[in-house]
Amino acid sequence: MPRTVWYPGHMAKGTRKLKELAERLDVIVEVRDSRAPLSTSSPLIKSLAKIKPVIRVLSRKDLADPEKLALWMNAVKFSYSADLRKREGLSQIRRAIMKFKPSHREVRLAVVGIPNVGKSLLLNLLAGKSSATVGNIPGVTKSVSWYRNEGMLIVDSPGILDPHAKEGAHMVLSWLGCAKAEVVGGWENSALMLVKFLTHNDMAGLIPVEADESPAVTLEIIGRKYGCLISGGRVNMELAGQKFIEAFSSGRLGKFCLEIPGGEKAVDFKPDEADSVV
Ligand SMILES: Nc1nc2c(ncn2[C@@H]2O[C@H](COP(=O)(O)OP(=O)(O)OP(=O)(O)O)[C@@H](O)[C@H]2O)c(=O)[nH]1
Ligand SMILES: [Mg+2]
Repeated sequence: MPRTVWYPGHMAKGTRKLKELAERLDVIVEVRDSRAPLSTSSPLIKSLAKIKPVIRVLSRKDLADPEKLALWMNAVKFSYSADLRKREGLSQIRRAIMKFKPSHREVRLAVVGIPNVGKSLLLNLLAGKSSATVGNIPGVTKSVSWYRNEGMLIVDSPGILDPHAKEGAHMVLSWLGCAKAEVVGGWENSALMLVKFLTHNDMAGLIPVEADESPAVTLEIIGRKYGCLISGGRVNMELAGQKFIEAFSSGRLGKFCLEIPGGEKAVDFKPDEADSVV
């Protein structure tokens, strides 16, 4: 049976380590992607929040639909939105962290979240140097490491996904670059689901071609547009899916939020039910 979740060994190890060291922390900084604040929450945050205060950072503000993001900023307690590439929002985050600094020593914090949301980039900005490796693929950081800066002792941690997520959930996260599509069903399947999601949720404007009734035909037209051709003029659908998802997640097709406060989680999307509605 094909895999539907991505949970390599470093995630299990990271989970154990974070739970072990949580008691020694003053505050936890959870990074989520502002384009899906519900679906990109950390599976560990419920248990961590029971023992330590949490500051929530919504990254990739620059790629999010501004109107929907404004709704989120009113709805989510302790949230800061940030464009980490431009350092926008950093001083507010730093101030929020420093409120937890005990008078006799530095503040101890861990940056946690699912893969590829910007944890290591935020850590580097807080630490004031490029100590942790940053990269635009999920799973760059593989271990829990401590970094020290004036007044702060910061833990970088690997992106951790829910090993018990429902079928399709990690495929949805692959649209944001937070899970590996090639591991959880393949680029073509993930892209077909994305086409269905966008059509079903009034976001067809983010599809780079005129959407056909059939998602497979739509993806084929996308593949032709992106030059994903193989012998006989046929489309390499896996490559077409990859190019479409990469363009979508990088924001080249437009700004978006897959979720609004009070609405459904994107990871709960059921493409089969959407079929009958479209
Ligand atoms: N446009 C934009 N890109 C961002 C933002 N924050 C992070 N990124 C990019 O997102 C990618 C992932 O950043 P990382 O800091 O490596 O993410 P991570 O959460 O540490 O990822 P893992 O270690 O794989 O779990 C990088 O290419 C960053 O430049 C942001 O606010 N806006
Ligand atoms: Mg990292």
